[in-house]
Amino acid sequence: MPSPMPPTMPKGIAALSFSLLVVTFLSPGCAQTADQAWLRPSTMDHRPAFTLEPRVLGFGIMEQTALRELKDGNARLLGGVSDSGEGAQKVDAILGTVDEVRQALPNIPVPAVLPPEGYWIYWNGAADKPSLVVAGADHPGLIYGVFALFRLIATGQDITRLDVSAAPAFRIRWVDQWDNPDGTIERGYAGRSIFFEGGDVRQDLAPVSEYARLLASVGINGCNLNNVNANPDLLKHAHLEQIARIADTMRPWGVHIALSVAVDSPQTVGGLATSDPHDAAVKAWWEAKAKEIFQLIPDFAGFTVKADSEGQPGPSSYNRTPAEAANTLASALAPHGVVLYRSFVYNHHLDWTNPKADRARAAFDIFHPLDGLFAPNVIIQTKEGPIDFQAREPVSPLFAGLPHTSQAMEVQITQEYTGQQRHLVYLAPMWKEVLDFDFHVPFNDPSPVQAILSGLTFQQPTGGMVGVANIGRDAWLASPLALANLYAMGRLAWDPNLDAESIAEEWARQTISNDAEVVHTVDTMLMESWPAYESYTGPFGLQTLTDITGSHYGPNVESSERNGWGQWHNADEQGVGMDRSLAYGTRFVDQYPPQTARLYESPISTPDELMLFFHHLPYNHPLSNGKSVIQSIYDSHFEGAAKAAEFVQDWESLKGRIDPKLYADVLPRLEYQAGHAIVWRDAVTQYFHKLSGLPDEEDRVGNYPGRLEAEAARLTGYKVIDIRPWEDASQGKAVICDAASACAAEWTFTGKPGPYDIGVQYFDLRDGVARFTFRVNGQSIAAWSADASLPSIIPNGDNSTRRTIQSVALKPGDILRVEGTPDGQDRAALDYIELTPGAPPPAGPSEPPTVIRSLP
Ligand code: GCW
Repeated sequence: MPSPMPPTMPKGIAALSFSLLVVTFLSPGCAQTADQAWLRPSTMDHRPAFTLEPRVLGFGIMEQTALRELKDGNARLLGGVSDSGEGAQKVDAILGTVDEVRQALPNIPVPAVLPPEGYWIYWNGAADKPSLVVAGADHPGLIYGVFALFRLIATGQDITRLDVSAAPAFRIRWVDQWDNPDGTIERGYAGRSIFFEGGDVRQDLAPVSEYARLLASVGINGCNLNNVNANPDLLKHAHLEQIARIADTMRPWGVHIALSVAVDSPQTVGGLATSDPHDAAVKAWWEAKAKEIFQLIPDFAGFTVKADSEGQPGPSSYNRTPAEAANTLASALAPHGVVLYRSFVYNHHLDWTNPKADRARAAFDIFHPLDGLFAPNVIIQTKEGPIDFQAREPVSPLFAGLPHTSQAMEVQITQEYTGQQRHLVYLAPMWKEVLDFDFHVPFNDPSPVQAILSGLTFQQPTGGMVGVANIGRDAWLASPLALANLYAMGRLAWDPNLDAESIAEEWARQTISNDAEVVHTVDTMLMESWPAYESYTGPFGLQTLTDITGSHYGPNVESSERNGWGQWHNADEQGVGMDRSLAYGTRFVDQYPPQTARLYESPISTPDELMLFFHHLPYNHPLSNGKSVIQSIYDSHFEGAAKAAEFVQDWESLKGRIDPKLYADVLPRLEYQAGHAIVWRDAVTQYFHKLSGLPDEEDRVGNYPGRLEAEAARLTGYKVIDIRPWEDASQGKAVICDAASACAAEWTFTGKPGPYDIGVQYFDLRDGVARFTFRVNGQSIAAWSADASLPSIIPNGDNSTRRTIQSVALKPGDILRVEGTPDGQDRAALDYIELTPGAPPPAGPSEPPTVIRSLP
């Protein structure tokens, strides 16, 4: 859903002068390179004791890329000293297509058949001098082969007996960028576009080349450059010429570019009187446009289309169907290009008073009747779930509902509804669940979604997977651990049979360390992160429970109710959940093939994690976990927040064992997440506590021993305000500093003497850098700047932030004081402090009192 929010820009950058901005963007010191991701120097203690001496058999541009990559891999990963102390052994590495290799080396067992884009890696130990052969079915295959070789080396595998071949499961392995020509990125959380700035393609495309290299290293072969809410300007000739430079930059890596187009471009760009897809002039316009593009970009991949969706123009204006619109574009692009037509089409003015209305039904209702009518080069691109990238959704029934159509699954790498990269959420397990979900069609045969996407189940010519990446100029995805999602998306699109955990391991070995314990720790954190996020946000199929009409980030349970957007979870005093059953509900369940429909029709067989997506249940209804719905909601939120706190400890256990810069980059992010998980926990549990009137069996909800509210403090300068929604602040209230200088909140400690960890819960607003100091008896214990760039410009759950000060010795009568100095719009708002008995401070000379760490 489009947000009324302006695109986020880091607060620091917004405050800079223009001249400084120019320096920041152009400075060569800010180079953005693929080795900031997983293509890193070796993480092994010992490099393998050989070097590869490359020889490439052909001359194509991609063969030169393969050669360069081989040299790079050599330098990054190889060249160690042998056990006997000798220098690295030299091994010939022969690179070429299978045909070239067959000709040059007639005596080696080149596979007879290698599917398109596949590769073969062969260690030829038979000859006097061992050599290594990397052969591609074609040029992209050769590049993938070289990357696969170095993946094996970087993850510590012995390559001296290799004889492996592989080929991608899906033809379509794309990333989408939602970049706008002005340089902003819709739902991008890592800075500005690497492609565009100020309405034009950027001069400096070095990061684009690095991006293409990263994409190729995991087998991605397409990149749709611009927002699906497409700016028509990009189809103008001058812009297409600029875009051709991007295509030139990505081509050497085998990454083809595509563009999002608006269906009304014939009018907005071409000046025609109509954009009716049946109109002859409109068809001719698209044909001419496609021809113009192919002249500039001969390997242009195609168009992505968002139409009749969230205010985008579409064929419905002319009483035409999506098939008619898609086919007009497809015929213009044939035979080389494809149309990825998105099934994300729904009415966002749904009648919430109608118990049969259901946004989840929309894609199937609209597209299923059109099955068989799409041109062969149209691929229907469907989000993995029927709503919109929520923390959990069931698989979209449309995958089973288009047996005569090629299909692609769209997933989100950019974490719009899953913590916006400020929360660690490794999404591969979610995608994997969908890829493996078996619809048992057409004749009750095994038919996992991956077999539908590859074209196998329904014998379709193409299909695949598209990941909305939205990388930007800030270290690709801003958070180092979030890059595991980009990595995993590529790996799954290549081989959906890989499991999420081994992908995590592969990524960790290349990015962080090859040490088994480190790998285990990182792997476990990644694998636990999605379930944890789901637990402290929207468990049991409730969807994320975030602010859906605003930032899509912090908690705002009610924002999804009683409006036309249709992301309802339908909570009232008695119960919660959407009844989507055939018998009593919206009949969404009936869109699934029989076996799946049976599963979801009854609460008895519906798995707990999707229960409230499919059924409206009384709060005291038992789930299969043995607990009532309400107690499950409470417990899940407390367990999830506790898990988020564990991630901090897990990461701390890696101190001294991994790159200190990476360690220091990630730690404050996890600390922030642990604090925000508490905001989530308290908001959602208190909301349902109030609504249901039912107590938490463990008496945690609404009962926070050790919490000292700001509004109950002795205040100097601070004013009490109501926070909206109320559940985003403790007791619904906070204090803000409207004074010109510092304000203070003060409490007298009355608890038992001992060491305490002190959580200071404050609101870190973007437009300004407020400062906080925490004092005990006048002595400064910690001071920090509220310098994060979190969403929302008013204090609420988007920006509620916790700073924890550890091991502070307290005795009764101590005066605890928080001083907040406002800056700009950031009014140093404060919610509460919370004292939890902590470990005694470490012995020895005391640490300097000030703890200042930047937040994400
Ligand atoms: O998830 C929603 C987002 C919109 C996005 C839309 C879509 C590009 O909130 O920002 O628009 O999905 O996928 O089209």
